Amino acid sequence: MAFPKDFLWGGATAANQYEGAYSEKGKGLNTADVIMGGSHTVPRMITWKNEKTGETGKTGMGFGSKMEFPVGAVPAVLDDVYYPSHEATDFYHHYKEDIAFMGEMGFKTFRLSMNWARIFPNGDDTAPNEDGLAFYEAVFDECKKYGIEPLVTLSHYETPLHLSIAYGGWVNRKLIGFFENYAKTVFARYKGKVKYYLTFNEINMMDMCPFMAGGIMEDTPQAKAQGAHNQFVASALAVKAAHEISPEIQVGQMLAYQPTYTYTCDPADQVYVMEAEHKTLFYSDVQTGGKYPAYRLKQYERDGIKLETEPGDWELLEKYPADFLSFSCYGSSTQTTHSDIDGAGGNFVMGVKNPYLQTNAWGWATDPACLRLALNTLYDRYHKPLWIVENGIGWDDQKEADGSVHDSYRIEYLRQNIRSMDEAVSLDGVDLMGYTMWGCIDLVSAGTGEMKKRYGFVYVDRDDVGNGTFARSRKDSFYWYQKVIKTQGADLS
Ligand code: BGP
Repeated sequence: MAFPKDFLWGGATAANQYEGAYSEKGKGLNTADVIMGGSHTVPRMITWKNEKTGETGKTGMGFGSKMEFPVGAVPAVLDDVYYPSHEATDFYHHYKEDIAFMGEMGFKTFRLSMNWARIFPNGDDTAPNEDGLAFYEAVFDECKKYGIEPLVTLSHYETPLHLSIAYGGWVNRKLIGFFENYAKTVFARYKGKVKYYLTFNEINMMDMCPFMAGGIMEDTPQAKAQGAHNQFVASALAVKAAHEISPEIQVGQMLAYQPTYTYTCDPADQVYVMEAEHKTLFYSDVQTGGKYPAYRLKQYERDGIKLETEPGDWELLEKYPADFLSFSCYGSSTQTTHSDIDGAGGNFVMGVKNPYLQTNAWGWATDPACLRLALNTLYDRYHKPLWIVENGIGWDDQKEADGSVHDSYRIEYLRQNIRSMDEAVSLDGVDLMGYTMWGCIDLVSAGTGEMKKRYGFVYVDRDDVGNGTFARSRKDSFYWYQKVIKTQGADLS
């Protein structure tokens, strides 16, 4: 059997897409709370208000829809606008039921994120919000009942909104201290209850979506480079603090990674793909590898980017790299420099259509080899333990009258992907800690804000505009995954 006995099988979620209760018990607003829903063709927008003039409006978030706030405007919640994060799929009030589902499937781990603004409502508060801390404590205690090890992301596409408005988000070095304080508070409070943490979800999304990844309101190369640097330093300080608080705690990096292919054998395409890989791997070269790579420093030089650093930054990065490298991987992307070739139509950086691969309704390609390739690339580069913390397929599932969902397409996708992961472990000897399927209980899509782009083993009754009872029901994939975990991945039939 390829997978070791202690392999961490499970599922993954994020507070802003799952938890809801956006203003309950002292929680402050975060950046996700001002982002509207969209669709495959309509981009998500950030709403804003000018407090002096009372004027309101909306702006894009990057990748395809430009982010531009008028002078005096700040991100704000507006009346009569629907925000998917506000209720999401209401984990806050359903956590016992949901964790029982996870227990029934045999989960060994559950990846969730803590909502920073639930703990520090403004981000710069001196004391934490006890109600927020108590909520997560109850969640961890519930996990324990089922022998489920929590894997906690400290910041998954959200930053307390006050830190954006008053400080400009992660472009400001002051956020390093606020984050360090948040991390220390959490590590100390849950000592003995939580062993595994991740700092920033898909940290490399800073390049594409600085508001989502860092609460940054200016989409410039300078701001994004500084935002990334500040997050690297904050991550290193989190690793340091965790090890001081308890040698049991491990803090990982979280990278969005997918293998990238050239569409043609034109050498220019190969160079293009190398540069695309550099854009991603820069983030793990620093956070997991401990050093800024030369290719990035050269690029900063060419682009006139000047990092604001402090003495000691480089030593911190080198001395406290991530303990392990986790990543999301949904498929692969195919790239070319030839402009006559059609785009694949997915979001983020999906590139052009690969004729060998199937895509879902959102243009995301299912690639049966992606996990083996990704695991080998990352293991060869860093020789550190890896953890697949997101993998799955979004589908507009149809629920039958009895609550069942016949999601054979999801089972097929997961079968291929788990097989690929198995090969990386059994054939190539990659050191893999675990696998958490993305969106194990249905939740809001990060890219589109839709509900109908579902990923879960459990269906949640909720639609794109906020209707639904939040009732949960098991999909066919629920029983399939239960069997996979029970047989340690041996039975994928
Ligand atoms: C990753 C994010 C998740 C998640 C997932 C699926 O980028 O870390 O938050 O949502 O992608 O993407 P989407 O929700 O856009 O389908």
